[in-house]
Amino acid sequence: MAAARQVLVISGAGVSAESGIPTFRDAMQGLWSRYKPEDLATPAAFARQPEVVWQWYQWRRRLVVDAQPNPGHRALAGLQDCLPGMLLVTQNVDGLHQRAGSKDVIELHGNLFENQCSASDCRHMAPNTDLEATTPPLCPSCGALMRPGVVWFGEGLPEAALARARQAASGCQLLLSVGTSAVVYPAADLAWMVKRTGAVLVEINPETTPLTAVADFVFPGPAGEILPAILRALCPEPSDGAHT
Ligand code: BV8
Repeated sequence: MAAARQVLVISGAGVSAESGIPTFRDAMQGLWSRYKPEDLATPAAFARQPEVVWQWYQWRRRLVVDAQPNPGHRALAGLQDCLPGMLLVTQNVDGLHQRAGSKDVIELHGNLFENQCSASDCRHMAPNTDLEATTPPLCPSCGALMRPGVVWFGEGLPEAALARARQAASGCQLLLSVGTSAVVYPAADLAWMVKRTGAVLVEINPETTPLTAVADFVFPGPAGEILPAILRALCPEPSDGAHT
């Protein structure tokens, strides 16, 4: 990593697991246990039952607001300080990387705390300000229902974000894939792009994924332990303890 001109990091829900945020693969909890996330995170689900989908996102927003970035998030912020060419691309929508101090985070799947108009010819965006409302607000611009500003299954990813991520994947010397099951496309394609360039692929995940067999280095453990260890190895603690 120290020798790489550019390090690309791609993170998934596993990085937020140690902040108490359930990953998509974790069984949905309590009230939501009877739903599958892939069934709720779709335009069809919102069209069919907007209140149920809205309330699921409100529940997730409240979880995230009450959560704190964990040592894994903070280590990635610290690595950015000592690896000038490092770029962080995330599939997560919880904003915890930014709260931990990471800069210029590329959010491939949007952000929980943004709303966008559900009308295809409007797309008005606005920050979500109410965590308790049980029904989606109406678009101030066209009156249609607002929806969470995230990318649902079957929807295209934000073009600029995806283009930046793909450019970094084609130019990096090392990709660090952390906390992702690497099964959701097109985000998961980034690692395969890196493999094709011959760059080094590193994976941090307590479980195996489709990348494990082709990774050059595998750290089979939690991001909250391994990322701080990598930070300590790469960027010896400055005297002022800035990275703690
Ligand atoms: C697209 C935002 C085309 C929403 C998310 C059939 C119909 C339609 C589409 C498809 C289809 N079949 C395939 C597709 C493509 C589909 C896809 O890939 N499906 C998969 C399921 C096969 N992709 C799409 O639909 C994408 N769009 O293709 O549209 C198109 C193109 C152009 C124009 C128009 C249309 C859109 C994909 C984005 C979906 N939105 N999130 C929301 O959050 O509500 S994806 C969502 O799932 C998360 O963002 C996450 O990244 C992803 C996977 O969920 P998880 O598994 O929970 O998370 P993760 O993958 O990160 O796994 C957790 C990992 O962490 C595990 O491996 C675990 O071992 C590990 N872990 C646990 N603890 C720790 C840990 N690791 C480290 N430390 C720990 N402590």
